[in-house]
Amino acid sequence: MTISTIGVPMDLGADRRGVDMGPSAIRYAGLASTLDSIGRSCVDAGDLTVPHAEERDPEARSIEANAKYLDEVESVCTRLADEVASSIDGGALPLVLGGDHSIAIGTLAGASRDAEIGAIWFDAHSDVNTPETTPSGNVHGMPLAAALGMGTFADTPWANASGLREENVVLVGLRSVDEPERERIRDSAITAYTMSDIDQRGVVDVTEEALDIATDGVDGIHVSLDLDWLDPSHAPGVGTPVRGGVTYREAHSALETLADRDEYEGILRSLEVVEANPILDSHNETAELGVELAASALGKRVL
Ligand code: 4U7
Ligand code: MN
Ligand code: MN
Ligand code: MN
Repeated sequence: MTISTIGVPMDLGADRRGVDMGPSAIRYAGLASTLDSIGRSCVDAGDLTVPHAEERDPEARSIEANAKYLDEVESVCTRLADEVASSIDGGALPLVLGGDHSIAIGTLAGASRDAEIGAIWFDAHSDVNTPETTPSGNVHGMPLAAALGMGTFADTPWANASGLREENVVLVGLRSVDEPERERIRDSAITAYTMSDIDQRGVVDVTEEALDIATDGVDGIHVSLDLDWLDPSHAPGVGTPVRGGVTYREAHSALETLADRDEYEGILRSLEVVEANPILDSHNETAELGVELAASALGKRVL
């Protein structure tokens, strides 16, 4: 299956510059040649246009303190959803490059258009805040809540159009969850694995179970890889690092487990690598890691 790369230079959801350079950093780290070397054909659809914070009317900015730049994020996500859906329609596998994690609102909407999907969320954070619970106002902490129609996202097109059910959503690697998010997860049918679960059971066992849950009764799954899932010693170039993340090998191991399952069952519908911020990185190593991990997810084999 051909891979269709879609860059989304979005930083408005993190309210911090630099992460908009993520798609360039990931391409510069050798994405195309790496995918080529593992025998996957790849078409680069280029970058979506994302407005800059500086261009915005300052008055409009201040009234949305609880969901900063939500209008702009939603308009980019509308276009992203169309691109993702049309690349799936054309028989390709969309690989979305962020940008901050707010773009997952669009990826999930596109991947679930006319389909039931599951989602695996590799992340230090749970990303189920809403405008009424967010401590930061940053939309990159809200994409799963938007896709699942939680809180004030209930009556938005994101939730209504989405063929994504809580029962098929699995969070893996949690270590920073806000109190309202904790309650929300407890009250939901979402499955969540913390870093302690990974410590105790091992990352392969946890990933196998996550795959069972995410794929149950659906047409395919979306895999969202927030690079802050990894320990900051391996992925320093992220905006919200949290100590105690997965190691280099654990991350590869999880994505190799996904690739093994995909080889036999063809479950992967879309993939996304987000939150690489080259301004905060050292020698582009976080983007390089993103490329390597994408290769593992897409079937790289040593022998
Ligand atoms: B990311 C946070 F408060 N929960 O909502 C928030 F800790 O996409 C962080 O996972 C969100 O990187 C992190 O601002 C969003 C915070
Ligand atoms: Mn820009
Ligand atoms: Mn995160
Ligand atoms: Mn995230």
